[in-house]
Amino acid sequence: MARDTWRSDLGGLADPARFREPLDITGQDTAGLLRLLRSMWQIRVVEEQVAALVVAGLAKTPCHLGIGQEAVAVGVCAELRNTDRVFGGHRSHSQFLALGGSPFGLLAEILGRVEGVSHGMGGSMHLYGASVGFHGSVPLVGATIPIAVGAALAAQMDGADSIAVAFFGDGACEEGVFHESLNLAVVYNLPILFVCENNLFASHLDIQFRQPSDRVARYADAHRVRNRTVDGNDVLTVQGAAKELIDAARAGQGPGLLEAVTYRFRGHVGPNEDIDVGVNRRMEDVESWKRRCPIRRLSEALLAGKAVTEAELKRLQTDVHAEVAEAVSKAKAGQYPPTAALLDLVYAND
Ligand SMILES: Cc1ncc(C[n+]2csc(CCOP(=O)(O)OP(=O)(O)O)c2C)c(N)n1
Repeated sequence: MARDTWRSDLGGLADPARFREPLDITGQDTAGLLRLLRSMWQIRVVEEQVAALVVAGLAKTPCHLGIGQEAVAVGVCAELRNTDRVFGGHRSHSQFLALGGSPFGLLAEILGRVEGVSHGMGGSMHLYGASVGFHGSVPLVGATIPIAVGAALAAQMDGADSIAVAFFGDGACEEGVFHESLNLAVVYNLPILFVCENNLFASHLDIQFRQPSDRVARYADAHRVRNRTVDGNDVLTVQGAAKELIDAARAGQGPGLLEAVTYRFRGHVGPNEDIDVGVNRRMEDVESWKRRCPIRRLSEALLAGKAVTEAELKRLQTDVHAEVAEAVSKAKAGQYPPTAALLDLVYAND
C-alpha cells in the first residue's frame, strides 16, 4: 500500500495530542466514579508489579501489559453481570481484574504457583475466572472470538438475558475468523459485544503498514453490525457506548461492536517500550500518549469538580498499593504445582 493512499478514518481519536483534558463528570455519581478510578488504579498497579517481577526474573511467562489501556476493560465491565460470559486474548489482565478477578489469583498464576487461577499451568495468557464471568483467555490471536459467539448462541438458546463479550486487538481483525464470527452473530441475531481495543499496533507493526485505514469498525459496517468508535482513554465514554450496545444485545436486538481507540505505554511483550528493538514507534509518541492517560483524566475531573480532595485520592492510591503489595507477597509464598500434575488439565478425564 502506497503511503499516500492510506487513510486515518479515526482522525482526532488516533491523535495523542487530543483528548487530554479532564473528563466531563457533570451529573455523575461520585461513588460510581471512584469505583471506576479504583479499578483502573488496581489494574495499573498490578501490571507495574508484573513488570517488576519480569525484570527481577521471577515471572517466566511472557507478559503482555496493557498499561495505558485500562479504561477500555473498566468501562465495558462496569456494564456486565457475572452471568455474562467474557473472553480475552493475550493482553487480558485488565479484563480479568475489571470483572472482579482476584489480584492474588492473577499474580500467583503469573508466578506459576498452584494457587493461581489456572493452577499455575497457564501463566499470563491463560486466565480463567468463571465466577466473575471471565471464561478464559487464549494467546492465539482471534481464537476466542468464535468461542464467544458460541457462548452467545448458548445464552440465546437458554433464553436468559445474559450476553457474551469478546475482547481483542486491532490485529485480530486481520484474522478470517473475526469476519466469520461477525457474520454468524448478525445472521443468528446473537447477544454478543465485540470489543476491539484498537491500540494502533499489532505486535511491532503500526496499523498504517497493515491496513488501508485505521478504523476497524468499518468491518462491522460491512456486516451490518451496530457499532460505535470511541476515545478508549475516556472511561465514561467507553462505559456509555458499551451500555448502549449491551442493552441492545440483552433486549434481543443482536450483536454490537465497540471500537475503543487507545495506546499501550509499554511494548508488545515485557516491561520495555519496544523503542530499542527497531519498532516504528517513537518515544515522543509514547510520551505524548501518556499525557492522554485515562487515570489522570478521571482524577483531574474529580478534583476539578470538587468531588474528592487530594488527600482522598492519595488514600485511594495508598490503599490499592497496599492491596497489591500483599497479593504479590502472598503469591511469592505460593507452591509450584507438582511435576506429576503437568498433564492433568490438558485433557478431559471422561
Ligand atoms: C494466530 C496467531 N498469529 C500470530 C500470533 C503472534 N502474535 C501474538 S500477539 C500478535 C499481535 C496482536 O495484535 P493485536 O490483536 O492488535 O493485539 P495487541 O497486541 O495490540 O493488544 C501476534 C501477531 C499469535 N499469537 N497467534
